[in-house]
Amino acid sequence: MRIDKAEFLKSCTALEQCPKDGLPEIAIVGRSNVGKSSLLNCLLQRKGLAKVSGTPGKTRLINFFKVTLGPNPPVVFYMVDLPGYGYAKVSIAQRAAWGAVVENYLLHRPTLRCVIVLLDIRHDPSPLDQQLLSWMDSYKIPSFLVATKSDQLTKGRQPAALREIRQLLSPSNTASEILPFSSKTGEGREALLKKIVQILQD
Ligand SMILES: Nc1nc2c(ncn2[C@@H]2O[C@H](COP(=O)(O)OP(=O)(O)OP(=O)(O)O)[C@@H](O)[C@H]2O)c(=O)[nH]1
Ligand SMILES: [Mg+2]
Repeated sequence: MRIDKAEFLKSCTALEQCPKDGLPEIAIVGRSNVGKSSLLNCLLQRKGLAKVSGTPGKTRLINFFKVTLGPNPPVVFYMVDLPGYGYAKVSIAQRAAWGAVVENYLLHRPTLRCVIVLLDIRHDPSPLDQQLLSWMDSYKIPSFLVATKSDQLTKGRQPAALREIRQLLSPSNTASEILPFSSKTGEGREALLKKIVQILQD
């Protein structure tokens, strides 16, 4: 699959502002700083398309990117970069606002086909990660797990890290598959793209 086109469309602060053209979409969610924007840029091979920063909490809005995969037949869809959760230096009010916006989006977006949930391969899933996953599970929101920053572990240490993450998630998360991914080396990029195409064509 080739990325024929990838462009930033718009940022939304609420569900009502999201595009209404009915294109299918795939959202990316995960704790602040886990590598959501980087994954998007790597996947779409566009540096700087989504803003990456060493300062957590950079992505505060629901950002829509319109993607066309080619060549034949073209696959057109949205990738959605959601704001990260769990950033300590955010006020309780801001946290609640995040929850409301994202929850509303995840529950009431009929064109949402799948949510890619990112976890850092080096760390155990946080209580917030676990909460989000069980919450999505209870609403039957389709999701798929990706372990980011895989370049930070040697190939030999990856399987144990993935196993540990899997064990810490409740069995209902059906987390049988966790895809290791690195936006630094491109590991997992092809596999993730393939998975996305599969989901879109299901
Ligand atoms: N080594 C390594 N660093 C990464 C990788 N992906 C992201 N990073 C770094 O992690 C930091 C956060 O990356 P972002 O892509 O901005 O993370 P985010 O999840 O979008 O963060 P928020 O928008 O704040 O929620 C940056 O310093 C990135 O350079 C990766 O695959 N490997
Ligand atoms: Mg971001």
